[in-house]
Amino acid sequence: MARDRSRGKGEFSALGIVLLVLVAFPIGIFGYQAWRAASAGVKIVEIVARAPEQGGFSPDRLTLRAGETVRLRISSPDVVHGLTIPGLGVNVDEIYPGKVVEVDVTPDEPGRYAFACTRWCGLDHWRMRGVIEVTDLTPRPPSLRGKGVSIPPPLVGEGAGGEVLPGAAGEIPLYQQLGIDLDAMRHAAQVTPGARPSIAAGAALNAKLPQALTDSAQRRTLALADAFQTLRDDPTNAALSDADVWSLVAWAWLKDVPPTALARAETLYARDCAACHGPDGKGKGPAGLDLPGLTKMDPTLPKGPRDFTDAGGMLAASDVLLQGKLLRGGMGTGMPEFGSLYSDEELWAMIAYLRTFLFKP
Ligand code: HEC
Ligand SMILES: [Cu+2]
Repeated sequence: MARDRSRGKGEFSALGIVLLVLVAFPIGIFGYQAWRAASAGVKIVEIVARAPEQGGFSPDRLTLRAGETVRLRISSPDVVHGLTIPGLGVNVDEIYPGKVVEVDVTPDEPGRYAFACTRWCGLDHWRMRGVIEVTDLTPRPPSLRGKGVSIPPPLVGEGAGGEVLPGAAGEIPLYQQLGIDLDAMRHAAQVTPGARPSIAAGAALNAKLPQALTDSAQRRTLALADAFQTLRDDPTNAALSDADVWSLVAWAWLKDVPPTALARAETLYARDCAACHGPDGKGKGPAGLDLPGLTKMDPTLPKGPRDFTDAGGMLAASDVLLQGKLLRGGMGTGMPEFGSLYSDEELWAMIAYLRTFLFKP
């Protein structure tokens, strides 16, 4: 009896130590962190980044108030993740397992801001996204700001459902304005260049381009194969070879794209696209091999990510069409949307960059 009791006591104190380690110690640390931040007048939001198969970001929807500074404390229990919130200027390249990254943000403008993981952390990495709703509450009077007074719980936005976020520009996308059906069947271009057209060779021809090709708004609506045909049929180009005319097309499309824009797109491509479309653009990236897709329903459809070096397919598409697909994604093929992550400039820069898989400098 007595022995039993003493054993019970021993277990009890062992349990106490375990509890102390498991509960009190973390509470002490986190409590300290919370206290430290609270004393600085900053509200803390914990974001746990887990591999998408384990749930992705948690929370993946949060609500902040315009004008209020919060400290995001981002951690990962499994593999290395990244975090970008383009609309709020947040870019964390590496969230190492077991380490906490802190970022302070003060959203100024009410609105909805997409965030996403930037490291290929698993097959479903591209699904690892979330959204921050910034509500427009009258800012607290300056006298109370930054003093760590109690903050009302965040409002849950009315539109917190799963609807598509507007593009960064917040406007109606061009493909919709022009009534372009992104899902329509597209026929391969009838005419394609024999070799890679060269932008420099096109420039050297000193040809005069028609307005439809100099005006970017018009040019973007044209399939490149049609532009080729227009230039080919123009008597002033009669002396040019087909290869020359293709070089004119390459020049017309890329001459006004600043190198900085292409460089930015190259970085984004490596981060967001290469895993599926391949570093060489041929559509053979490891993450693109086994996507769900339309091919399961209709085996005659091309399988997997688009090959950007395939002239027949790429030259039949206008920039607006490609931009629409990039904006909206979906298509039942595993192509993600980037409309909520890329600015308008980044979208157009990316489309120009995709053209460089066919056109050489
Ligand atoms: C998870 C894999 C995946 C990722 C990541 C991905 N794509 Fe795709 N993408 C696809 C698949 C699959 C298709 C084929 C669907 C189609 O062509 O309609 C596609 C199609 C496209 C198309 C349409 C091509 C056409 O001719 O109609 C464009 C443009 C495109 N991707 C650009 C990009 C860009 C740019 C990125 C990176 C910012 C990207 N994709 C990231 C899988 C991916
Ligand atoms: Cu990831």
